Amino acid sequence: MEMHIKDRLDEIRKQALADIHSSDKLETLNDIKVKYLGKKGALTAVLKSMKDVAQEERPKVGQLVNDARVAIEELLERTRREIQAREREAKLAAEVIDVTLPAKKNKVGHRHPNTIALEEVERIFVGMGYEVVEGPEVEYDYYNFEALNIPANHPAKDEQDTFYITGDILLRTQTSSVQVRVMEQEKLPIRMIAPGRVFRSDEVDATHSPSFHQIEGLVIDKNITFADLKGTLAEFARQLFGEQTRVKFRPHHFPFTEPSAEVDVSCFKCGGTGCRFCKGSGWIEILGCGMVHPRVLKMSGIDPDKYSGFAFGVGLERIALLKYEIDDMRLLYENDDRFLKQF
Ligand code: 2NL
Repeated sequence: MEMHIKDRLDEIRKQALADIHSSDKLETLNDIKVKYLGKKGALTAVLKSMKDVAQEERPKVGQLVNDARVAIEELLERTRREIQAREREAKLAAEVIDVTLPAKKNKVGHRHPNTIALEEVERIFVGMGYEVVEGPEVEYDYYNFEALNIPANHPAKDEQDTFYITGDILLRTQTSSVQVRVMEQEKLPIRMIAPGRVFRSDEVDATHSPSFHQIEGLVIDKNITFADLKGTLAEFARQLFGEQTRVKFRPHHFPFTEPSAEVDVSCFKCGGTGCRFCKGSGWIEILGCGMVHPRVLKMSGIDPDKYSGFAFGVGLERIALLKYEIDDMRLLYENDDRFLKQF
């Protein structure tokens, strides 16, 4: 009987140690512990069979069972430590931070080309003592058309060109309406620019949009002449496009100014010799201007015999497209980050 139990114990110990050796996970170790040392384990079963062992042999057998238990427990413990050490190594290796990797870049927003151009224009005129004034986008027909000497039958007033809200309320087609309000209310002299969104019922293409931005300028004082207008716009062009820029005034017609002119600047790409950018002419049209029509002054309560003034209007998108060499206005309204970040 003793030999039989001893063989059985050797067998269990051998099997347990082999199981432990081939285990590489903490959970399997625990399963092994239960399988051999647990309440229903193989070694416990041997202890339970002690009742069949002769009284005098029991201490010996007990000793053998205990030896087997100690051997299994020791190997379990040693293996548990090895596995834990290995898992810790693996975890540390996986968590290594490569401090030499380039950092993730935070995405930074960009000023819109329109905004950059507007701030540039504002900087130039504020530097010449102008005030920046804003006003409503929804306007009365009176401030948008009538007070600017645009007659009821003028083509610009056509529903084809202007968004009407009611018979006499509309989306402003120019920011002159802001200037009319200033002329009515404020003391003279006036030196102002009126930037803002304007609306015209245009189809979208590379150079048109139903909503775009305009900057209008207005100066009213005693003895303001066309020479003041020329000097002012020449200085504006030099600051905007470079010191070497020349300006050319071509006669034109606007209902709100007399005389009126369109202004070209010498091409800032070729300097005026002619290139693809200026379509070979050497000149680029940038704005319209003129001396404020006496009837416009009078309607806003300014005596045209005492005061005179000049005004001009420039498209903000036009400046942005020219200055940043953008060939399609639609790009300005898509807000594609890949486009915007270039400016
Ligand atoms: C253009 C250029 C222009 C004005 C705007 C203006 C404003 C007042 C009085 C007189 Cl309050 N004029 N603004 C003058 C000339 C040109 O804009 O191409 N407009 C259609």
